[in-house]
Amino acid sequence: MKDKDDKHAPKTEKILLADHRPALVQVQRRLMLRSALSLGALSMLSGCDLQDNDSVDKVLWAMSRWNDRVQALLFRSHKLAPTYAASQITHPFPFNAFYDEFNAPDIDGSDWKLEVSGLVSDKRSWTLERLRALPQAGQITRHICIEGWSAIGQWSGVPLRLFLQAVGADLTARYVGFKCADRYYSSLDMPTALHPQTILALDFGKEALPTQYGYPLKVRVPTKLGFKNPKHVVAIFVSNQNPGGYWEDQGYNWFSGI
Ligand SMILES: Nc1nc2c(c(=O)[nH]1)N[C@H]1C(S)=C(S)[C@@H](COP(=O)(O)O)O[C@H]1N2
Ligand SMILES: [Mo]
Repeated sequence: MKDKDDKHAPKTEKILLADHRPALVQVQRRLMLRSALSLGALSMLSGCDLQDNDSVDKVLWAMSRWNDRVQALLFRSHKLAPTYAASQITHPFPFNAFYDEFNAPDIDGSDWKLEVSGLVSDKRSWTLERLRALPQAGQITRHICIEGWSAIGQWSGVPLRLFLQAVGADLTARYVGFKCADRYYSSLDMPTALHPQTILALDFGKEALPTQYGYPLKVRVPTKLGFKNPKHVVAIFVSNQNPGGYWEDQGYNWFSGI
């Protein structure tokens, strides 16, 4: 599969931290509510080991991770994304992926399996049939893509909270990660995974998810930007290590939500 031109990818150059320390300290001050954190403290808070000769890129990364923590602490698990009327649904709904639409993975639902691993007590994989036998929830919400477009769509499927309970997940773990059939991947903080509007979407409108919109399973997370809504999901795992994501690991803010 060939990637589209790298319009998503942030431009990064290797610049040494030692040459830019005054400027960075300023950014750091602004970001950290004017309490200048030492590199050592930032290292601790972000979980990154930072040194003077590290690249600026690495330091900004650490700041972003620190920022994620603060945002996660501020996250209100009861805060709902707005919902809309059926008459407001966007037709046709836009397609987006790191490849062109005709390259979307062609998955046979009858032999597709959802693998489950990590901090869960039941690691059996799931068929579509078993997922459809669980209670389903629907939503009409707005999908917001970082590339500057948004669209209202209708999705329904199994609330992720319910699924995590069904597999005996450790709900005190920090992250839930997702792997996709097209080498895309992403992850959520546990409070977002347990949010009532986070669903394992099987249907789009009144039908099974069409191929290009994530057949047979897409994680629909209306409290997050579009890139944290992985399509064509084939594996779910629970972890205390941040699994990152396809865009997240190229510099997009990992939290990217409310
Ligand atoms: N598997 C997979 N999931 C993905 C992507 C992708 O490239 N592959 N792109 C993400 C991005 S950036 C967006 S905006 C949405 C687009 O979903 P849509 O095609 O339903 O509009 O899917 C997200 N999930
Ligand atoms: Mo996106």
